Amino acid sequence: MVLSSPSPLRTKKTQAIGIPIIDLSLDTTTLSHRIITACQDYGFFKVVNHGVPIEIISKMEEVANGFFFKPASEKLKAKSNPPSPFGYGCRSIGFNGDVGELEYLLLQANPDQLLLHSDIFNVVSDQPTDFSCAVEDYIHVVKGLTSGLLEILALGLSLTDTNIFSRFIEDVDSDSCFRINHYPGVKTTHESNKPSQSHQRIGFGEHSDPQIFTILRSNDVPGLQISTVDGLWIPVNVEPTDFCVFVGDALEVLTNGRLKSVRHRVMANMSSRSRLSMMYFAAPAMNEWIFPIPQMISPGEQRLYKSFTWNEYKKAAYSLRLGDQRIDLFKCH
Ligand code: GA4
Repeated sequence: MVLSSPSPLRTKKTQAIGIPIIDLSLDTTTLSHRIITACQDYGFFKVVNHGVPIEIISKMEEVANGFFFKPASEKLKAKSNPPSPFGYGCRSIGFNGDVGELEYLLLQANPDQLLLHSDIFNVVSDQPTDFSCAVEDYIHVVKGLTSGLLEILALGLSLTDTNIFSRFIEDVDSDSCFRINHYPGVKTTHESNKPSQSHQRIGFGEHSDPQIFTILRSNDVPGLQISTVDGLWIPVNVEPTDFCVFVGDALEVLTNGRLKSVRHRVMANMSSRSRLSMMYFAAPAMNEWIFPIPQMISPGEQRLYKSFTWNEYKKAAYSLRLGDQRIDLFKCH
């Protein structure tokens, strides 16, 4: 495993240093310490040697590209009516006026809910079963990876119940979701044949993810940036074979603030090629209670967050803007 600079950055420059890279072929004890350090210092890490078959990733990428290459009139058929977060979306994010330079497909990830998306599968591809099988296979392997990481995390936090986090996402009623984002490439300027850097085009604005963990995979087109504890933006360069892991708000609450959800964004002015990313958002079931795990509150330490259901948290998220610090609504003081 390669872990450069485990402590938060002090430099004032924006540069791609310090991002923890976790090699999953290491022994569990080393892994658990490194994952905890990464989640405390950055709320983010990359994983390599994860064992997810490349064919499953490539197949998912292939069917996703097949959809986004379709004419706009075809893609719009996958837009939900009446409006819901699920289905196809273009530029608009959530329901409160947030926009970005992207188009996307958002699906529920749990197998029972995925079956209910047949209306979407029927319009995204001429071979709907091919598309839905690719999604199912991808979600299955990424969910397995997520559960494994969450168990190692619980071990690293010395929690007696090492399934305490993974149980949320293994629940048959888990509200996990799956998103594919497509950021079209930018037109090149004549002289340099490179996209103009003069306009800071936002692909997906600054935010934290509401869920427990997010597992992202993208092609090699840059754009993703994470914010450090000092509010500096670090670009994340990814290999298409790596996964990126983000701590979400729910995990911050469960660990009483020891692990911090990471703010991140995607810039859309980076390449003439289009960026394709796929995210699995690992979430609890709607009726599940989220609160700081008693073992995470050391003697003399204060409890930082109130108890709430995942349903209440989601409602709060959808009533606010993308970049709002929704977690603050649930602070104890
Ligand atoms: C951010 C993480 C996931 O993409 C998402 C997003 C959701 C949406 O696009 O529908 C939200 C956003 C995300 C957080 C605040 C609310 C909800 C848009 C928005 C303005 C699917 C999620 O769960 O929360």
